[in-house]
This record gives sequence, C-alpha cells and structure tokens, in this order.
Amino acid sequence: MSFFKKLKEKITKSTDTVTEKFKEGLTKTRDSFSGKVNDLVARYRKVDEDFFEELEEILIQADVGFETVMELIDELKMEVKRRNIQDPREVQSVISEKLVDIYNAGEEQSSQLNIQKDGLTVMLFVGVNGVGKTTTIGKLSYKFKNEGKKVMLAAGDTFRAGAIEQLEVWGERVGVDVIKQAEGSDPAAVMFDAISAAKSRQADILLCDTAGRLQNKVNLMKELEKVKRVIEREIPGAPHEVILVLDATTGQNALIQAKTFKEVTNVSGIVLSKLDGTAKGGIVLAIRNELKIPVKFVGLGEKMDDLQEFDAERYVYGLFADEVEKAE
Ligand SMILES: Nc1nc2c(ncn2[C@@H]2O[C@H](COP(=O)(O)OP(=O)(O)OP(=O)(O)O)[C@@H](O)[C@H]2O)c(=O)[nH]1
Ligand SMILES: [Mg+2]
Repeated sequence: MSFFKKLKEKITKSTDTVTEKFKEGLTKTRDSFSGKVNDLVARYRKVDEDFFEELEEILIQADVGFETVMELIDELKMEVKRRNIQDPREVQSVISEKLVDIYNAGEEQSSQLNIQKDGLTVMLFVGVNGVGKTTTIGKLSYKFKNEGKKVMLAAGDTFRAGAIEQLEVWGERVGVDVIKQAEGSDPAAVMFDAISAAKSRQADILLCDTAGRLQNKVNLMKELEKVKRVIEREIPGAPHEVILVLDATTGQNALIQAKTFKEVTNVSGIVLSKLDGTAKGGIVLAIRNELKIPVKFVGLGEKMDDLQEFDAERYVYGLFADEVEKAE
C-alpha cells in the first residue's frame, strides 16, 4: 500500500481540526513545493539522475537544508532501487514517507513539554526581535488554561516600548494574570516578583516573556543569563523549559540564530512560528535534523488556537494534501 494511502486512512478519516490547521497553515508551502514536485513527476518518464538532481534543487529551494537534502536523496535512491520503482509518479509517495522518517529519526529528545506534576512549572521564552515570542506565550496560555491549569505571565520585556501592554492584552484576552514592573526596570527583578506571585497564588505554570535580542549583542545575551540565574535560584530545577522562538520566514538564518542561542543558554525546545507565512516550510526539517533540538510547537497563524504540537505525519499531509486525498 502506498504511503499516501496509509496516511489517508490514518489521518483524514476523522474530521480532525488539528489536521485541518496543518493543511491550512501549510497552504503556501504546499502550493509551491508540491506544485513543483507534481510538475517534476509529470515531466519525467523514468527515475534517473537528472530527476534526482531536479528534486534536490526543489528541496533546497523549500529550505529543507543542504545536509538534510543530501540524506533524503540518498535514502530515496536506495528505496527506489529496492522497490524497483520506474514510474516517477510513484516516487511522490516515497518522498513523503522519507520526510516523515527523517523527521522522526531525529527525535532523540521528547517533544513533550517538561511540565511538573507538583508545583510550579516555569518556562522562559527567548529569541531575536519580532519572531513571535509574546504571541506564542499568549497562545500557550490559552492552551494551558483550556486544560484547566492556572497560568500566569511575567512581563520580562521591559525594554521595548509597548511590550508590557502587548502581554497585558493577551492576559486579558485569555483571562490570566500578568506580573509586571515599569518599563526600563531590571527583567531579573520582574522574574523574581513573578515567581513569588506565582508561588503565593499557587499557579501551575508561569510563562516568562523576554526582550527580543540579537544573538550577537553580548550585553543582551548576558542579561539573559542573569534572568535565568534568578529563576534557578528561586526554584531549583527551573526554568523547566527554555523555549527558543524562531521565525520560519527567516529561513536558513533561523538556523544561525539557534546555533548562537544554544551556545549561551540551554535551549530545551523550539517553537517555529509563522509557518503559515512562508512558502519554504521545509525549514522545520532542517531545524530538526541539523540542530537536534525538538520542535515543540509550530505557529500556523495569528489566532489563539493556531499554535500546534508539531506532528510529522500531519505536516506531510499538509504538504501533499491533494495527492493524499486522491490516493486509492
Ligand atoms: N502569521 C503568523 N504570524 C505570527 C505568528 N506568530 C506571531 N506572529 C506575528 O508576528 C508578529 C510579531 O510577534 P510578537 O509576538 O510580537 O514577536 P516578539 O518575538 O514578541 O517580538 P519582540 O517582542 O518585538 O521581540 C505579530 O504581528 C504576530 O501576530 C504565526 O504563527 N503566524
Ligand atoms: Mg515580544
């Protein structure tokens, strides 16, 4: 049975809103990527070197990342040989199967969030300017609140004008408390306050916003260390997650950001935002495969429920939805 058929049976049977979110959020990538793959398989009569070369180019253009593309092409060549595939149209399903394999093979660490069973869980959100940190915190607070948890937010971006208000808007929208100080105050002091408040109000989860910082600005990176130290001192073992937010529309630059942040702080997971905003959604594979940090969530839009746990099969369905639906 083809992989498309299996995928169809597995995920399109139930009308699942999460699957639909992936399909919708990946529209730009699907139009571009699977459009090109469709065109490729229609133009070739047999699966030869030229075919693979063109496919390689398409994958690179989709931001899958050089190393990952090479790995994928090797796997594909082996599989095509093993199954003695002649017809290029049959390769399409194999491509999607290998994409899922490659993603899941990289899954060394769990993509589940490290939530404490008892007591407070503290999560720190870091990343460069404008990547979607504050929005991600808003969306996550909505998700946790719906799960019945008591959530609080810490307005640790005391630097950018309007940042505190932006977090407060999310707090009101979702219905969770925001702990803040005046603009310009020490973010470490805000964290200290927020932790005491979260403890005394018996919150389950504290989500800490931070100012956007360029990875090459030494002072701002030092400040991050201090913020983290204060959290560690107040709660042993915290922060339980340090989430690096990366903007999918920045492509390969996101990989560079991740490498630098990884050097100064223990990044435990990635949120890849704005996957809906790019036609190059292959970046999620590059991140997974080249950074070895789990992608815990992806942003598929600006709405409260547009943050979803990453799922390789739903992702591939989002890339090849039309072909999967047609599979028999
Ligand atoms: N389409 C889309 N837009 C998003 C997503 N996530 C965030 N955004 C938008 O990206 C913009 C920046 O988001 P913020 O949350 O303010 O980013 P930030 O990292 O907190 O920015 P700074 O605090 O300035 O460093 C906003 O307009 C968000 O609505 C997403 O998943 N999809
Ligand atoms: Mg922000």
